[in-house]
Parts: sequence; C-alpha cells; structure tokens
Amino acid sequence: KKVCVLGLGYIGLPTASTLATHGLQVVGVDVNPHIVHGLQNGRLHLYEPGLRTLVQAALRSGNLVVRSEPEPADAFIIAVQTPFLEDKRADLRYVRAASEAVVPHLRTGNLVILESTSPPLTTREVVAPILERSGLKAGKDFHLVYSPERVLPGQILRELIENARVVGGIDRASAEAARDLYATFVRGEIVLTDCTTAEMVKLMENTFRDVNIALANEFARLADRLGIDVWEAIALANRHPRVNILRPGPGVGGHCISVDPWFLVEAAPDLTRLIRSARDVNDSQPDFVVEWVERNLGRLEGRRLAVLGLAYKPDVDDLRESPAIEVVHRLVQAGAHVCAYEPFKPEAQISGVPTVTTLSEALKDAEALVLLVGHSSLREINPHEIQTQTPARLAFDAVNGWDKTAWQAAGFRVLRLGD
Ligand code: SAJ
Repeated sequence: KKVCVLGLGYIGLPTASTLATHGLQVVGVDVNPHIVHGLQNGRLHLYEPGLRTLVQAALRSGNLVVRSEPEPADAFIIAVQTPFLEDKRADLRYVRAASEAVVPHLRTGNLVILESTSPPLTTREVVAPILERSGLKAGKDFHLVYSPERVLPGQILRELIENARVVGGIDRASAEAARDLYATFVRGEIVLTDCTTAEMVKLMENTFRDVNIALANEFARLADRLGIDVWEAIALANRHPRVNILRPGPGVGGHCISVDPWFLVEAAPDLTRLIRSARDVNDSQPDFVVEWVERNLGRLEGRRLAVLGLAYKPDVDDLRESPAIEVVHRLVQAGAHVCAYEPFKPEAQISGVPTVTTLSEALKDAEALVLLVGHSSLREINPHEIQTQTPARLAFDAVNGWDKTAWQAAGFRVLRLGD
C-alpha cells in the first residue's frame, strides 16, 4: 500500500513516519521548500519528543520519502493547518489547496482522508466537490473520510497509536477502508461514524476543554477577589468523584483549543453563547494577569521584569497563539522593560517581544520575575541558586509552578495567580 500525506506539520509528519515504520510506502508532501529540503537531509523544522528518531528511522528504511508534490497512491491523508481569519472564521485555503493537489492523481478505488480540524460540513461541502472535479464521485468511485487527529502536543507519538480513533465516512464503505488503513498502527479502538459527526466530535472535545479552562480562570479571578487560594480550592473540589476542574493560567493558546470553538460559533452564532463567552474569558486572561502584576508591583512603566516562558503551554516549543506572548505585549505597552526567556526557543525573534537567550541574562537586572509557562526546566529552577544572580526578590507565578515555601526560604516573595 502506498500513502501520500499532505502537510508535514505537527500531525502530518508523525503520521507519515509512523505509517512508514509500520511497513507502508509513504510519500510525505509539503508545499514549503525549506521543510522538504530540511527533511530530505534529516533535519526537522519542529520539536516533539521522540519525533527526530522516528523520522530518521522512517527515512532510513526507505519507506518514507519527502516531496513537494503529491503522486499517485492508494490513499491520501490531508493534514494541513486550518487557522482562522481576522473575523474568527475558519481559513480553509490550505484544505482547499491540498484537495486540489490530490485531484490530478485521484484514481478509482482510492481513499482520501481529511484530518485537519474543520468546521462542520467541510468534508461534504468543500472537499468532496473539489475532489469530484476529477470526474470521480465520492462514495461511489473513491472513498472519502474525515478522521480527526486528537493527539496532545508533547505526547503525539504515543497518543497517535494509543488513542481511540474516530473515523467518519461519507458512506460506510469509506469508513471501513479508512479503518483498515489506521488499523496498521492504531492500537486504540477505531470507531466508525459519518463524516459530519466526526467533524463535530473533534470540535466538541476541544470546546469542552476550553469551557472548562475558562471556568478555572473565572474561579481564579473570584478567588483573587475573595482572598482564597484557587489552587487549593480546585484540588479540594476535584476530590469529588464527578468533578474535574482544569488549571487556571495566563490564558488558552495553541492552534487548537483557542481556535476550534470559533468554528462552532461560526456554524451557528445564535446557538453558541456559552462557547463564545468561554472564548472571551480565556482571551481576556492575559489582561487579568497584567492587571494582577500591576496591582501587586505598582506602576509598570520603567519596571524591569524577567518573563520566563513564552510557549503556548509547558514543555513544547510552539509559540503559536501563545497567551504568554500576549502578556508580554501588554507589559511592554505599559512601559515595562521586559527580558523574556523561552528555554525551548532561546533564539526566537518575536515581533514586539524583547527576548534574551539565557536564563541568567533574563535574571541579571530584573526587579521581579514572572513565570508564565510551567516548563519543567523553569519549575525546577532552584531559588537558592538564582538568588545570587538576580536583584529581584519578588516572583509572580501565573501557573502554580513554584513551591512558595522553598522560594520564601531563599528570600523571595512568591505571588501566585488566583491566590
Ligand atoms: N491550559 C490551561 N489549563 C489547563 C490545561 C491547558 O490553561 O488545565 C492551556 C494550555 O496552557 C494551552 C491551552 O490551554 O495554552 C491548550 O493546551 P492543551 O494541553 O489543553 O491542548 P492542546 O491545544 O495542546 O491540544 C488539544 C488536545 N485536546 C484535548 O485535550 C481535548 C489534543 O488532544 C488535540 O489533539 C489538540 O488540541 C488538537 O490538535 O486539536
């Protein structure tokens, strides 16, 4: 069997490599020449634990080749990004372009799978009509499926294999064909449904998480006002067998959870008040963080702040839609002198964000530290060790990453968000 994977990002590359190491012939395709050239020389453009080893093994086996154009195959998997536009509507241009790229190679009996997160009805109303320009009919001449990726960045390789897989066909035979393909490497249950339900399932999962985090963030604001510790309160509430409140923080980022709920709002603005307001709470969380810092530190203008962590969440290198970056933008706007340090991308140049390449550089002249991402390496900072490297004695912890008592013993005052 030969599979063509279109889009070699956080989902396409692990999927292509995993298929290849499970014995399939895989052509990985990307329109970005830098990505293609890099991979052909064994260099990765993104970080995910274990991925480099897997990609190199796949390339070495000869089962994975990387190209800039698709070629005829038995199956095509589309795993391109679906960002949103200014007005929060889904930007389907990459999905459309990838579908168009498949058309010239589509043959009777082929299987096409869309994995990109998409608004409801995309498979049926956007992808199928494009593919049918080939003269073949979806469900009759070729199989068409929507199967959402559900892997958690940081644990992609494991979850790709272990998670349950939802496979939504434009008809039953399509779903069965995709099940057979996924069965080559998926150990989780493979559940068949129709393609629009599968699109909806994906959006519901991420919206559920967004609403839960919005609730946690709102609880943090309440706790801040009422003078209790939200972390303790959440831990105690979660002792209830049917309660599981997520963690407050500087907001919700990444290219999934902060984007996908909007696809549901777009589908029916009149029915999605709760989803919208959860989005608003999470999007305004950086404002709350900045207001909290200012309330405790005093006027921000001219203040020297070491900001630790810029990624959208702990232990990933991804800076897309990062609330930490939003926080820095606001601190800078308020006139603070920020030195921001991101251990996973120390050399990153981010517009409007003054970065430094080492922790000690960030600490050197700071009057306060602001922890925005719970990266392991930042949580493990030893306050006794850094105490001599910084004049700061005040630390803002927006993610509950530092042990207050240990830091206190080293002479720091730690303020936690929602405490
Ligand atoms: N966050 C919190 N508090 C929490 C958990 C997360 O503030 O308790 C923040 C994170 O810091 C981050 C954002 O939310 O900014 C999203 O992080 P995440 O770890 O919840 O999710 P993602 O975006 O990395 O991955 C999600 C996953 N979806 C679900 O768990 C329902 C993953 O399984 C999906 O495959 C992925 O979206 C995707 O691609 O859609």
